Amino acid sequence: MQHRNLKPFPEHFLWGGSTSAYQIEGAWDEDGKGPSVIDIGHRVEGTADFKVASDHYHHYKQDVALLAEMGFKAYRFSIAWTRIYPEGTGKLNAKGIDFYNNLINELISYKIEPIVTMYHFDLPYALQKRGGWSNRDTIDAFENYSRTLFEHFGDRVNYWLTINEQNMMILHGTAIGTVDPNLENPEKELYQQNHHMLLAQAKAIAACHDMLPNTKIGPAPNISCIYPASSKPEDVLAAHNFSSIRNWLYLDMACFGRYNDVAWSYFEAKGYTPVILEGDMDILAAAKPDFIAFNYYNSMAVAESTGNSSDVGSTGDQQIVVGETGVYKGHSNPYLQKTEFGWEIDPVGFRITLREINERYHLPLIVTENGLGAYDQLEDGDKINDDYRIEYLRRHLEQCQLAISDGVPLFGYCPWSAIDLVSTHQGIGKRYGFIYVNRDEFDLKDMRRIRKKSFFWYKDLIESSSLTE
Ligand code: BGP
Repeated sequence: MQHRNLKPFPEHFLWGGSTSAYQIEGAWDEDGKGPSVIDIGHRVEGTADFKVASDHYHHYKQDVALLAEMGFKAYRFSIAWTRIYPEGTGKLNAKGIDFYNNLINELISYKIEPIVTMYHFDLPYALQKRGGWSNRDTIDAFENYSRTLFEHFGDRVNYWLTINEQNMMILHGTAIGTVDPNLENPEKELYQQNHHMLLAQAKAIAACHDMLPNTKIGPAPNISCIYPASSKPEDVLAAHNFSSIRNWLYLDMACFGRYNDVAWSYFEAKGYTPVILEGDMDILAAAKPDFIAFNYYNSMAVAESTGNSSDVGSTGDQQIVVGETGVYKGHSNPYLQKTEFGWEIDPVGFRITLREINERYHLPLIVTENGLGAYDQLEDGDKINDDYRIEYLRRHLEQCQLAISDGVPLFGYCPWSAIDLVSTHQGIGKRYGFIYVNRDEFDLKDMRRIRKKSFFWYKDLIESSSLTE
């Protein structure tokens, strides 16, 4: 649909950027922090680990000043569970509380709204050793942790996100390290973990509403529209299958408090049905999020799977397995270009995704990740000419404005990432930030912060809150 007049970005739109604790903070074992599953298990050969990352733990004042210079209205970051409770539960670490108090106060001093993710992939290793999300005790540990966060930071944090990309942790569980790949049926275990995470999320939402009636809380999945490979009805059905399993399973539960029917029938067909205890569904039905945060990088296309085992394939740099026999199989979209890391670029798919989420749930929306990973080059005179990133973000923001004109209640945009950080799978070489951090994979150099070309572009954009100037 073409609009005669585009609606402007709303007043008080939350222009910002995102990061996560393990990817930016460093100081992985300082000031009482306990190890997380990332610290213990997450190793990708030939790339940086997360021990120092961007050393934000020691640079946070300088970093926040740079975000303020860009004009950020909001900053989305995550709290490392293991800084607050080194063992996941039990003894509180006062120095962890101090660090996030200082960070939040620093942001507020510049009138930057903190948007806080409670858990971004970094489950405490002490909990993992006791079964992690397979153990129902982790539900209680998360509720306890969430109540601690609300108690200590709830007076200043108005937006909470429960769990980052729960759907990616389940769909690619062995990559993040919360399930043993050698299990006989890891998928069944993952969907049991999923049920427990959904309960943990519901309990955190209820606790938030109980303790902080004026504060808002929502889920933060990765959502993207799924195209059928063709107009063949079987391909359309495959796209519907995959969308239900990948997207709506998670948001239907968060927003409606029930399992998506197609996803449930898929569990039954595959033998993945989780054990549900008495009272679980009441807890799930009672929790109502105030908004939906979501991450969007690319769309996907799928075709019918007729049951051939070769339908299970692999795409992109993350080596994500796509395709399930009898459900759907991956399909390369010939209409889209890819990033240098093989991720399809689809701004129009962003608009479609925004519309789809709005039509299903009718809740305010905020984008908490979107961005381009690239091998940036530091040129003479401390210049980083990341025009490709500006182009990617501009094209996606054009579609945001079109979605707003379509009636989507979008209240913020926090692309990935505010500052360079260590990519989940490809080290520091795959950069996303507006601010360059001067280090290499294994040479930490001087860690100095350098404004990229996109920094100045984004600053101007935020100032005018418009794409036209
Ligand atoms: C999302 C994660 C982020 C970040 C991003 C980019 O799935 O929430 O933590 O890593 O993807 O991915 P990558 O670092 O693999 O390029």
